Amino acid sequence: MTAVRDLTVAEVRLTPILVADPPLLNTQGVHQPYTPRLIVEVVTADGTTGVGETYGDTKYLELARPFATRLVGRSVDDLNGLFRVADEVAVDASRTSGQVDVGGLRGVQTADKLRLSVVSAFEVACLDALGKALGLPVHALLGGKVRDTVEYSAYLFYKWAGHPEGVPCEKDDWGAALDPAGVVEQARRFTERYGFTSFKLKGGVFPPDEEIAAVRALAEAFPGRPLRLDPNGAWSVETSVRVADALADVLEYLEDPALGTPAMAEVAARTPVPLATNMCVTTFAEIKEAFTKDAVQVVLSDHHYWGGLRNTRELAAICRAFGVGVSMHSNTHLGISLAAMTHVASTVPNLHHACDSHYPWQSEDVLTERLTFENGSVRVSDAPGLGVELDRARLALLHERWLTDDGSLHDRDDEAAMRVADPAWSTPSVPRW
Ligand code: GKR
Ligand code: MG
Repeated sequence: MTAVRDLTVAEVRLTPILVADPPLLNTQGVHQPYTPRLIVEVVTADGTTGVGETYGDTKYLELARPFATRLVGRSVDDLNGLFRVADEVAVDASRTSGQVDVGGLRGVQTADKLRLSVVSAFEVACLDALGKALGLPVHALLGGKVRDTVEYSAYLFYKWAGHPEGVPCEKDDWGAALDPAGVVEQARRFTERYGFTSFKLKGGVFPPDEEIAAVRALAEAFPGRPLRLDPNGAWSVETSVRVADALADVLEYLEDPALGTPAMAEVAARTPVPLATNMCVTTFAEIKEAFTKDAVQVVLSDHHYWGGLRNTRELAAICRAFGVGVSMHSNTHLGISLAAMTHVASTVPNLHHACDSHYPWQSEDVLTERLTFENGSVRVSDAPGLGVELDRARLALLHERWLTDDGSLHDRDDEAAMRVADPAWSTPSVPRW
């Protein structure tokens, strides 16, 4: 006789943590020495625990708490019900804006997008618990993998050797990368350590000609390898077209050169280089305008802000219908998210670009075993659920760091981090160049 499982959620645990982050530069400033993440655990009545991970800033925590309370008593297999729960959770209006910012590098922040980023962690945790209860991997719950490994690209950043003098931080061994030679050296290390064969450079940091030179140097050092440049909307339409022209022979795609769908459409009309985005198409509502204007040729999915793994598959299906490519965006994240990204990516037939991941930059994790890259790819786990195990001691340690912080690191603020080194710094208005 088959044992009857009780999939009712009996308990939800939310653990905010601070994770070490190197001084990576972007157009807004520099990463803080520690970045907030939220670890979600969903425990069923029969004792199965599923884990999820999302942004840990205050505005996400404020939503996750009432969400967690409402989840108790529901079943982990009621995944559609998660969106109804999300609708019931009020968003403090001061946490959102109709314009660029709050989310900044992740596009316009709306109440819905905030809620979906929270839903994603609960959806992943429910899928993990459900998979464990049924003895099935998460990819099977999504319809089954179409590939055994998922390819990732090396995510290169301009970087200081260390955080500013006197700032408490963990040391890293990547060294500085502030010019073309430094970027190539960083790329070389990525290939040696992880076997990546495609490269993305985070731009919008130095004047465009310097970033063109860095991409040219990469093309010379790694001939024929797919290359991407992403200035997070820091350029005008004219600058975007100029950079696209200068790098047309080596770019796989240019990511968010200009800000907003109208500007991206103008650039796209003037260059044969495909444009990718994780800024102007970040919600279902934004798809219609962008696709009908042919503003983007590749959408970077991200299960965090698209509302989970099943929504990511829906996004991929819409892209397929419009002949738009799919790739994957990443923000600072740990192994739970990498496992979730890998499961969903393994089920998307039209994923033809290596995914982004910040994971190599994170020296810390909350898992008993880190996920590994072989030849730039992560093997898709066939173990029940996500196939990862929480390291409670590590989790407690990183939570303790969050608890003892005075609050200044509870919200990611790259601009504030930059002001420590340069008190006059303010995030430049866009377009910067
Ligand atoms: O981590 O500095 C960063 C990135 O710039 C990140 O915030 C972006 O959201 O990686 C992202 C991107 O591709 O735009
Ligand atoms: Mg991007």
